Amino acid sequence: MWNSLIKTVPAGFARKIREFSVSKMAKSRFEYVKSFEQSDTLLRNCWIVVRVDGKGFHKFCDVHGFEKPNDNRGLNLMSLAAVNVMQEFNEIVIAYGQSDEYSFVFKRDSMVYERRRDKLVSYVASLFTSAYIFNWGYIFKDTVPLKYPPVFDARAVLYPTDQNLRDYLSWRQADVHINNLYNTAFWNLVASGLTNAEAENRLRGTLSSDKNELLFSEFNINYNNEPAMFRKGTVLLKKKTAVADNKSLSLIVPLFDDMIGDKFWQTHPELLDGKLKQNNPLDIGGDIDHVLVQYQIEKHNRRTEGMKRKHESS
Ligand SMILES: Nc1nc2c(ncn2[C@@H]2O[C@H](COP(=O)(O)OP(=O)(O)O)[C@@H](O)[C@H]2O)c(=O)[nH]1
Ligand SMILES: [Mg+2]
Repeated sequence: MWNSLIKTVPAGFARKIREFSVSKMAKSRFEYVKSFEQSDTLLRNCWIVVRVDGKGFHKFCDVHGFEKPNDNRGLNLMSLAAVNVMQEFNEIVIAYGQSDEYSFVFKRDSMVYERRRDKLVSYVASLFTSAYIFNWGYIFKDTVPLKYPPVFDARAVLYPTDQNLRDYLSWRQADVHINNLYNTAFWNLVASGLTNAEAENRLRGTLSSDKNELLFSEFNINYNNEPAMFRKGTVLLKKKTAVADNKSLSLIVPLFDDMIGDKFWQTHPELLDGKLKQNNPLDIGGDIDHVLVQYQIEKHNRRTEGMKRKHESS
């Protein structure tokens, strides 16, 4: 019937009718597949932790010649990518990173993406990965070319109580302690001439105290004097921070503090109680020179300069 009707109207108009009827048919016929989509909503009133983890980073670190067991540049690059994620999401109250993983804690009442799991998890993984690649040159300069694209997975876990959240962060921080103490002992044994298998045998069944003792007696290393970033991982907090000339800036600062004890939570009470405000700017001492902080100050200065130039030229 359409064809006989169309013959009676001008050609251009007939084409329009045909296109319209086809697109309408396509919509009505195929659109039902949309109803197969399922959306998983993250339970309200819970802390949301999104954790990213590098895929096959054992190989990735080897291929790019990362120092063993800890590479300052690699760890800082992870933290720089995490700063990018925190700058994108205001609802992140704290992030914590170690080795090839980073955890982002979204506040309980966050309604980010209506708490849709797929959206949030995929966005964080994608932004973290692209920021890691984007900042590669800033950290490695021209010294290490990126040989293939790194990949990070992500998951979301919900914690209903403040204690659960604290225990989660304590769990990740205890993991650094166990792994780093082992790795420090292992790589020192290897550097002293043992094969990997011999070093492994030597450490089998040892307690923390044995590894501390071994490091001290054989390598003159006091484990407690190893860099805090290696022993504790990196905590990122948004803080009003004291900078030069009695000024303060809102920055994402790296801290290498213990989160297992109460002191950390007493020092930063606004983390668990969002209604509290930070009163005085935080003095981060020598960490003001840390690459993460300098990156943000440089960016701030560039923006201020740009605005000044724009203002002068108008
Ligand atoms: N050399 C070196 N390797 C690292 C560093 N940080 C993480 N890695 C590697 O990344 C791995 C991360 O562990 P895991 O996620 O369990 O292993 P994956 O499955 O290979 O990603 C570690 O076992 C190390 O081999 C670093 O700073 N230096
Ligand atoms: Mg991994």
